[in-house]
Amino acid sequence: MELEIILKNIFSQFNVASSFKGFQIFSSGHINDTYLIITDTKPYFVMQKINSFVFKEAAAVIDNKFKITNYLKDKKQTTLQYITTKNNKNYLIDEDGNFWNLCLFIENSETFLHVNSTKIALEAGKATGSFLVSVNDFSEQLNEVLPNFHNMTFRFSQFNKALIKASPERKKQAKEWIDFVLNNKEEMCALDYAIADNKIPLRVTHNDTKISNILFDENQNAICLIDLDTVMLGAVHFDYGDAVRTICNTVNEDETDISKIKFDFDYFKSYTQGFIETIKNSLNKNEVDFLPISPQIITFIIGLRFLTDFLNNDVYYQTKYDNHNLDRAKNQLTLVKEIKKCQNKITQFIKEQI
Ligand code: GN1
Ligand code: MG
Repeated sequence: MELEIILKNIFSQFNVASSFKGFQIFSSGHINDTYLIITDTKPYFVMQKINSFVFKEAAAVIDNKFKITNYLKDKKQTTLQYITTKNNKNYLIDEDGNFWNLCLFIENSETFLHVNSTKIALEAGKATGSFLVSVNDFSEQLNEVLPNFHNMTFRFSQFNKALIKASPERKKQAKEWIDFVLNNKEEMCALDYAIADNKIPLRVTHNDTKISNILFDENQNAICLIDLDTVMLGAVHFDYGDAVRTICNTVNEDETDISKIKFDFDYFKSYTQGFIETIKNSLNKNEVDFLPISPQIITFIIGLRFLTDFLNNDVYYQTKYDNHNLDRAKNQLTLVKEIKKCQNKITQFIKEQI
């Protein structure tokens, strides 16, 4: 069936008065299928098909989105607004068993794949910091939709399994980067150990704070965090590190010319100022102590996951060409090397902000 007819049919089953006029594909995500739904009257909508290979419990993912956005709304925070179906369900299940959810599109908003001003970096810092502060006293139970999501030890066990099954050809192509991840394993498990030792508390975190998951208005002020698929318990370092990973990379995640990859220290400073200014009072000493290493760790874990998926013949992330996951892994692991070069400056700057 033609995509437009499918989308129109799904959309008509949600509790919405306006009628479907057309759609656009949002193509920046790697997991779900996301569409802008254009209607006869505004507001427009964002409709998503949840990837059921990645999210085995799609209903639990969507229930989390409703819980967290209702909570933020009660606290008078700007957030996404999800819509139930005509049968009063949080999601619609189509004939093939796919789960769909719908939310309002926020007018005059935009996202960036790449940062081009310190203002955007600063605003992103405030947005992630204030999200974490706002949800810190959320006391309802959230579904753990992807257990061990940012656990390095778990990601290494997936990588080792992939290595055993990988084709000799893919292993050969990835050799330099396989060696790189194996050589850096111990240092990159530092957060795992601190969490296991209860040095770092678990709290509600977003877990996917890349820059394209922050919505901005036309004056480049941050509106709110979007893509709430992975909101679960985690460490603040996951969100701080993931935002730095994407904001301070001089190119975007898909850039194949790795010689262009540098760590932008000006954006780092602006982002960190915004983040620390909003969250400072709710961080304990250990949380502060582990902040400086977190950009390296989170960039590394994303690189490791792209590399693992390449070895698995691309079963997890959506790819546009054969070596896409290997290129993404090279990009992220090159960024790790660049972050390492700036590590002392990073540590010093964070110290000065507290
Ligand atoms: C995936 O689908 P998307 O773009 O929101 C991934 C994140 C990675 C990100 C890298 C559920 O996010 O963990 O950081 O790609 N999400 C999941 O761009 O695996
Ligand atoms: Mg996501």
